[in-house]
Amino acid sequence: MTATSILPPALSLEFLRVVESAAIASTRTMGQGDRKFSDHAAVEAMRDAMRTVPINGRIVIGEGERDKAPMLYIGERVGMGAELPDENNPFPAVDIAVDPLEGTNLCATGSANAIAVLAAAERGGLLNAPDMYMNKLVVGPAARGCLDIDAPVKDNLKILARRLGRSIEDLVVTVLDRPRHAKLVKDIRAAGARIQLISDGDLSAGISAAVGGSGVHAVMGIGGAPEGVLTAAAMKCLNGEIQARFVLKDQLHQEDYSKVSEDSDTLARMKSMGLSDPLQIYQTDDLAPGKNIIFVMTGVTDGKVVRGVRFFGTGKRTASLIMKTQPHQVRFVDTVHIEGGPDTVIRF
Ligand code: VTB
Repeated sequence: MTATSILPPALSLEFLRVVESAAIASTRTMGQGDRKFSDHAAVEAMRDAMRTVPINGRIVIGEGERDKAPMLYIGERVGMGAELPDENNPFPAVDIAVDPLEGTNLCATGSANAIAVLAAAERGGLLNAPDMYMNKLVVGPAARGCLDIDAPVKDNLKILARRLGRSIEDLVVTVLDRPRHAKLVKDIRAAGARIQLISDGDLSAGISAAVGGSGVHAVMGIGGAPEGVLTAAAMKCLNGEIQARFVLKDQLHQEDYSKVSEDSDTLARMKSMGLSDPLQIYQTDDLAPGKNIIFVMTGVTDGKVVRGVRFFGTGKRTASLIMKTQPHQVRFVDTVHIEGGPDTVIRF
């Protein structure tokens, strides 16, 4: 057998097992007030579970650079085919983006919306993005293709409201609660929309924005670039949209991002990854160009889209999403992990 770009249908269930493990391990640390401890638990569990996944996997979005992250670092080979050469590797070649614990602080404080996430695609199907900031605009299917990240906030909100058949006052925009967003928040308020400020976790907020009935209609502002790629993978499955642009640290407080300092290390890092224009706007398909996208996530703490892990003595219960582009499916998965033997009662 040779490496193939078609991902086997059962792979999504293997990845489900991986994110469930990360979620369970990190939820055990919930409320300990130590985000690094929580993150470490998720990373170890994810790395461990990944060992037995039948893939020739390569991490493209992970825990950071090899010298800083011992596990799940960018470029690490993972899965059962990791030790074998690419030629004649019996396992499918898969690029992987992970965020073993999105919202480390949320888990450490027991706050809502912490999740364990993994996206996969055929080789080259997910952008290899450096760990830096990214300005993002995320919306659901109704407004896909209608907004422009460079347009004034009020113009985008006007169009979004029209597309959703409501007034601007009926919109909720989620924004990370950071000083860098002072102007953005002012602009959203001036336009008349409502705002949900969150302490962390713009990936799960982006997923909420693309799912009807969540009460969130857009995510705006600057968060992490790796999570931007993961958001794009989710948007391909949910028919939503992300528009994004990398942001260098020294641009963070500029009102427009047109000035870029040429000698920045990050700029050099971007160039080495083939990202030559720091001002380029990335669309969903630029961030996640893959045809075969798999996106899996499990709730750590209770959230808008999935509940958190529940422990009940004789087992635990996890709530997850498995989303794929081929075939195009979104599965809401509720798993009871039974540990108590034949007397364990399974509840609805
Ligand atoms: C965090 C985190 C987000 O971006 O805010 C991070 O909560 C970067 O922002 O979910 P800060 O450096 O200001 O904390 C995310 O990780 C994802 O985009």
